Amino acid sequence: MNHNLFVALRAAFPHDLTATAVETDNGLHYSWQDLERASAMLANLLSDLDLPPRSRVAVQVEKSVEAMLLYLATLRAGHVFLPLNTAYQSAEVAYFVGNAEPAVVVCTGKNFGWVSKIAFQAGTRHVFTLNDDRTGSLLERAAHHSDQHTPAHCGPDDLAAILYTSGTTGRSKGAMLTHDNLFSNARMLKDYWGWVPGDVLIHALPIFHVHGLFVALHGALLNGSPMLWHAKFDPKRVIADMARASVFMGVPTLYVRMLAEPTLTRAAVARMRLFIAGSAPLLIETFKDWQTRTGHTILERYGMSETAMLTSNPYAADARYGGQSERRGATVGFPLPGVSLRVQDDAGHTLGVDEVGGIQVKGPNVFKAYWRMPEKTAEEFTADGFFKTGDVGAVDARGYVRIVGRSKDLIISGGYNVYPAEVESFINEMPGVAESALVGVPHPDFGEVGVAVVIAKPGTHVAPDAVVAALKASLANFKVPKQCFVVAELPRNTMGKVQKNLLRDQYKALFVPA
Ligand code: MCA
Ligand code: AMP
Repeated sequence: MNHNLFVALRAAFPHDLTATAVETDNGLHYSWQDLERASAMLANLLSDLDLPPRSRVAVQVEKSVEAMLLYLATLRAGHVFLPLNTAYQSAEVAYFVGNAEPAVVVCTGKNFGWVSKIAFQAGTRHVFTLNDDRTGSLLERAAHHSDQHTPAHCGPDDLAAILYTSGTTGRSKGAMLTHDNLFSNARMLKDYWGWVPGDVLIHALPIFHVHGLFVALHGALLNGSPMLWHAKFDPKRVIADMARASVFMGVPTLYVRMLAEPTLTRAAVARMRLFIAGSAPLLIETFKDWQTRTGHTILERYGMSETAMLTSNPYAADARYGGQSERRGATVGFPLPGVSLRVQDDAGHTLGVDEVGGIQVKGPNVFKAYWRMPEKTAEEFTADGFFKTGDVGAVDARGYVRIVGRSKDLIISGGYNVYPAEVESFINEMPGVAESALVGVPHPDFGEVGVAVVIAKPGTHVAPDAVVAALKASLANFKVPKQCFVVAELPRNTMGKVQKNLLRDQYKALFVPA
């Protein structure tokens, strides 16, 4: 049997291949046949490069249907997809490319100069361009290839994608996801979320992270469902599309922004079946406001790059949990079928009902290893094979999982991860800076944002605006602190360690009322 994920996705295409599979926000229609043929042409282009099996294909391009086709083609050709956030700048891209050593890099035409330089220096032989207006060398080259392609043979444990994430500590690590990790999760979610014939998905998330690339995309494809494709999230346009859609997935910020629109009414969502949220905590206020305004109860679920989806509130009665079907705000629901979840204390004892500790998981969806980091991999798994998520939470008497915090030093801003250590190391390199600390504080739009607190070296002056400006020049924009303070000293414990909890407390009312 061929475990290539593309084979399973292709098998779910509807009988009528001429029907619309994707309609874009600028009026383009792609049929299922278009997906089939165009991904074949791209797969043939990759196959003709004569790359070793499981070569990495690193992709940093704007969202487009062609970018999605490149993902399908990479699976189809038996290579490994490595998506990169378009906000990453040269230092960030250089790290990922140097670490993953991709055989192929695909970037936008406007970035070709600097990206190709990084790629060639890392030994990559093939650099193509792909723009969001269907231009670029990738499509020009693919146009010369056949639109018939037999998917490469893959075993269940063959690598399908690498997603860079910082896990609990240190430099970014590539989570290695296999064809079976992705397929098992997608197939289970199809059942758990009750996908039905006739469903239409509004796809408004970026496609370089798990949420948009796997959860949303696989969900629609595996159900043979058309997608209304939004290149960028625009609350007005998404609400307008709800009249002809049934499923929406988004990070909490998207729900907050839609709630600010007067067009969000019960009538506007009358055709919708399901609203799903995740990637960051959904505030109970947002959950309740959505219920009041639309009559729909958002289904919150929880996952990670290393594991895809782990828990979910029920869509329908869950027989494993006494038939409970309530979607409870401020919880992430039950462990998904096939996922074992436990909460342990630091000493490795499994905790009971409502006791707070580290969340650990096991299941067919859990990644195999971090790319070329065996020690890091070993650190993040327990002796009996559970993955330590770095999230802190508890399970209540009814079986609902609640996330109350994180043991990892991580800020989640608008659904994007910001690692304080990375930002601090950039700030600490700046002239005149003695030390810095980045903390996450509540924000009405992004949920949480970074605030930098900096100490200057004796006798020097550091301007907060200059710190922010320098960071903007070198880091992805979502990592740049929304405010910077230069102070005389940082609060420390008796060991001399900066007490970030005190800083978070001090600045918690910067963007929201105390
Ligand atoms: C943009 N900015 C941000 C963010 N996005 N700052 C902090 N956090 C962000 N997420 C910056 C911009 O660069 C700009 O800065 C300023 O904030 C305002 O930008 P705005 O125009 O409002 O932003 P936008 O372009 O509308 O983007 C906001 C967004 C976007 C639509 C919420 O961030 C987004 O698509 N987030 C979704 C992320 C996602 O898909 N995550 C899933 C990860 P300046 O003015 O200085 O330039 S997958 C995952 O976590 C797991 C596995 C899971 O469970 O799903
Ligand atoms: P990533 O490393 O981008 O895969 O982000 C995974 C992290 O996002 C998890 O470890 C959680 O901290 C967080 N996360 C995802 N979904 C939720 C959720 N529904 N509630 C709270 N945190 C979440």
